[in-house]
Amino acid sequence: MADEQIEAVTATGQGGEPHQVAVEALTTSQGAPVPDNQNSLRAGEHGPALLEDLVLRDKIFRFDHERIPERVVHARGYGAHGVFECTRSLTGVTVADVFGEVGRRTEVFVRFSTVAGRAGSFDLARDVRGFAVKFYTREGNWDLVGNNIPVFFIQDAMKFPDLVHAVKEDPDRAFPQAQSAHDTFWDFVSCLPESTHMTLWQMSDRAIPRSFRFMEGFGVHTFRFLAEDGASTYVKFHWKPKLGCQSVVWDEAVKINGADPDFHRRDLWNAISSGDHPQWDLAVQLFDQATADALPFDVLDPTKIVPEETVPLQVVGRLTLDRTVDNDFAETEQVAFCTQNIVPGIGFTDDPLLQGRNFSYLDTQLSRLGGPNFTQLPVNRARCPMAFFHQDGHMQQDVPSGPINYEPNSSDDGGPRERAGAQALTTFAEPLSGTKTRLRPESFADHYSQAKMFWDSQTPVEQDHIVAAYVFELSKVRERAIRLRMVANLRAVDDGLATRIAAGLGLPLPEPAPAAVPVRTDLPASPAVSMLRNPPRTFAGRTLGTVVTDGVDRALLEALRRHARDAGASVAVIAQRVGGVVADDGEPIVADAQLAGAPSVLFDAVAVLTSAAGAEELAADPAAQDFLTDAFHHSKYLAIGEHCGPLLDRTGLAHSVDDGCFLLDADRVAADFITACADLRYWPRTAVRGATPP
Ligand code: HDE
Repeated sequence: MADEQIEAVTATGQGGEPHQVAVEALTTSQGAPVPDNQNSLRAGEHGPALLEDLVLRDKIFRFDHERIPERVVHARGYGAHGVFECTRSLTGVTVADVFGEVGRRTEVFVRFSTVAGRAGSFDLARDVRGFAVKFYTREGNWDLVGNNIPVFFIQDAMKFPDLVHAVKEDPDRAFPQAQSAHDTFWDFVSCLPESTHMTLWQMSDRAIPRSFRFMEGFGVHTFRFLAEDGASTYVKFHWKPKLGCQSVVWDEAVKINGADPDFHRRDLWNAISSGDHPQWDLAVQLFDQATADALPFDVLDPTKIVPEETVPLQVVGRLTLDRTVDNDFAETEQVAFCTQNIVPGIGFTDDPLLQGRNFSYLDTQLSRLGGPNFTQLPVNRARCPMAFFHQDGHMQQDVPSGPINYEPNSSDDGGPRERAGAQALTTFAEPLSGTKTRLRPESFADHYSQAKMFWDSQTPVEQDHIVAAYVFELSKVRERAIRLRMVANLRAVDDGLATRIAAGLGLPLPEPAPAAVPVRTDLPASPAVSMLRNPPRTFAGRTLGTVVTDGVDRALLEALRRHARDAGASVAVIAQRVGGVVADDGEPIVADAQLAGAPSVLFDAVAVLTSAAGAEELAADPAAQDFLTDAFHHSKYLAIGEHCGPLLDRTGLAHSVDDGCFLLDADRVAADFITACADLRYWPRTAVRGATPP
């Protein structure tokens, strides 16, 4: 809209008084003021529309072309702006500008995503999450395009199109969307033993995160840091959420997808908008060639981790997301991450998956964003000075001047020149020899040992969830032979794991799949890969869902609010009618949500506060019954007011009350309850109930 064209219109202000508001004139995309935005130009009152109507044609033309191709993977994503601050200098290890000095702040843009679903799919698919970070450094853009799981399904880029075809919807029927629980996915992975380790992570609760704010991120590949003298240090990147790692349970995920398909994006938007800026530490694992050689696997194999217990993490910086986007399309949709975007001080390794990615991202972005000038879009444009002889192409925004568009040249004003030395993009001088070949190295042959290490490192509750996830997914597979083949793969990992899954599927236990090399049983467990062994012990950033009825004890509600606030958490008030309730003091309480539209799966812990008068109506409400029953079965901490007896009776929970349930009748109990909520779930309840499938 043209900002110089200001006119005054009359609007109705508060109290119904007309007042003058200055607004910009609505214009066509060529800048001409639009006379009427309601009616097309017609030949007479009832006549046909006229081709001459440039206002209509301009509007419809722009609308017709609003969509661009969605990403072939990671289509559904959500972005935010932020800053990365170096907390530990890595001078001597890398010349990378971001790590040059403690306190140095670098602007970033982050996009989180699911992988398999389309842009309009739901947030809580069981899926890997993308965790892509663009650092706008003073020496160019560095993109760390990672995931929330530290390993990958395949070892060589050659298999990526097959993997993606297998996991996405079937090409004939166009379903199932956004899920791996179908024949083609399990057919593919069951035929590809190298993917077994990744499927264990994918069947763990890591693949159903509570929100983006509560998940880890990983660079996955081994990269290189390059020092001033050209020396290389291997590096693996880890993002550690300040609020801890947390996931939902599968039954919650299924229900959240219906109750709020935007659960994750809403969470991020709300947190940033309310000033509760999510933070992650960036940690690195640094190691040399001798350490790499001593490990029992190849650090260039992206289906393997380097255990934190072997090479400890060192925190080197902090990421804070502090600004939502102004426009989802312009920023989140048009952002173009590329593994090839590195800066001086960072280098690639010969990981064949990484090498393939370096081709793919730029290539796909050409078709997604329409031409090579997408680097000029605000979200993609480097923030440092740029000078080159590139030119032209679709949608060129820059207007270079002068005749010199080549180098070398002899002009006095001949344009930029290369800058040799460490502060330019240098390549590690890796000595190479060998025969050109298409071979998978022997050092990539062990597909099961780290899968076993992952399984052995989980708590019993986590193992239960992994077993239940395999049983769920493979039960959706129609071909029995695929189920059997997958269980055979898993039997190569661990007998107990396979036995439980076979029992859950009603299958005979197959012979273990043959392993290319003997499976190692001597690898020490890695407690770091278990989420429940590393609990955050904080309720900060979480939400307590509190159901209230008329006559509710205001003092107790206030006590909950106060203690939650002190813990850095918030309280959502839920009532049967969104208009709210009248408390015991006769004053109103505003509701944040209606009970039928705010099931307990949307909250981290729940409270139900009713009065003697409201108790029966609440107990008879199916939404209230589900609210409490679900929260209980999802092992949440519950606070129940003294008049909740009828609801407990109706739900059948009256005799199941355990130490995760608090009878909320005093301020002190509210305090104890919120303190207990820092454990996030009362897991002993799951064990008693026996969540494990047969
Ligand atoms: Fe990607 N990946 N990928 N990927 N990937 C894309 O690039 C690809 C892989 C990841 O929010 C695409 O611009 C190949 C691993 C994220 O915009 C595409 C291979 C990891 C995102 C592509 C991999 C990732 C993508 C689709 C195997 C974790 C979303 C659209 C060789 C370390 C970035 C696009 C965003 C996106 C290719 C494997 C992470 C097609 C060929 C491993 C987070 O280029």
